[in-house]
Parts: sequence; structure tokens; C-alpha cells
Amino acid sequence: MDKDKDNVTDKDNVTRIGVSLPPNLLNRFDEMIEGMGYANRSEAIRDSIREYIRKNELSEKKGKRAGVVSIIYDHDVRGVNDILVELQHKFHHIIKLTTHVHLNTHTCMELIIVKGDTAKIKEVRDRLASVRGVKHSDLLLATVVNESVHQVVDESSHH
Ligand code: NI
Repeated sequence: MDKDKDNVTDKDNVTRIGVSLPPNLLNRFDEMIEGMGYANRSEAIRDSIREYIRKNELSEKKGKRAGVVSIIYDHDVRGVNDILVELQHKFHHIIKLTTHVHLNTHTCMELIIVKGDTAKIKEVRDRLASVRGVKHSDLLLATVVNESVHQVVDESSHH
């Protein structure tokens, strides 16, 4: 990969980059990190990049995962409950548990615990997210599922 011309590597083994941002986005970021106690932007940006990588690298790899799909939806939208139930039955091999919370008189939240092939998990999330009435969805891939007991024991011994 070609390095950007404005990247400068110094003696501390860090690379400095220049980033163009709209002022609103930067202001919001600064407000947020100040409230979180960051002394400077650089550390907050480093943490943000680490979090971004952590969140996305699991889903780009193949294999089995466990995780949680969350959806928030408006149950007044005609047929939404039936469609969501039907979809979840279709993916019953992947879906282990669904928790339904009535957030207010119109809005429902479901936390759906899933385990299985990463591509299938993403398909479950995408199908649920695209249902009319679903206003928000998220996918947290929390754990790499190892089928081998020995591997699980090996991994835990490192912590
Ligand atoms: Ni409800």
C-alpha cells in the first residue's frame, strides 16, 4: 500500500496524519471526549480507531460467532410483529433466545442472541433491519465460538 505523502514517521514510531473534518463533527467529538476525561484528541482518536477495528474485524472473517442482534421498532406499523416472528422462525437454527421489551406505548426493543455462521448472522440482522417499522438495528459479535473444548481452555489460560 502506498503511503500518503503527508504521513510523517518520527522517532517515537508514530505516524502523523492530517484529517479533514466538518466543524460540526469535530465539535461534537471534542464535547464528547472532554466529558469522558480524555486529555487530548490524539488518544481519543486512537481509541476510536481501535474500537472501529475491533467492531468490524470479527464480521469480516468467516467462521462461527456468537453475538447479539438488537432491533427497535414501532409496533403500530401494520404487520410488523408477524413479519418479525416469521423471520425469526425462519432462522431458528441461528437464533437462541429473543428478549422483547416494551419501551413505551408504541416502541418495542428486541435483543436476539445468535450463534452460528457469521454470514448467516449478518443475514439475520439485515433481514430484520429491512422490515418496515424497524427504526434501528445493531449487531454485536461478542465471541469467537470454538467448537474444540481444548482450544477454549487454551485461550482462557492466557488471561
Ligand atoms: Ni412490545
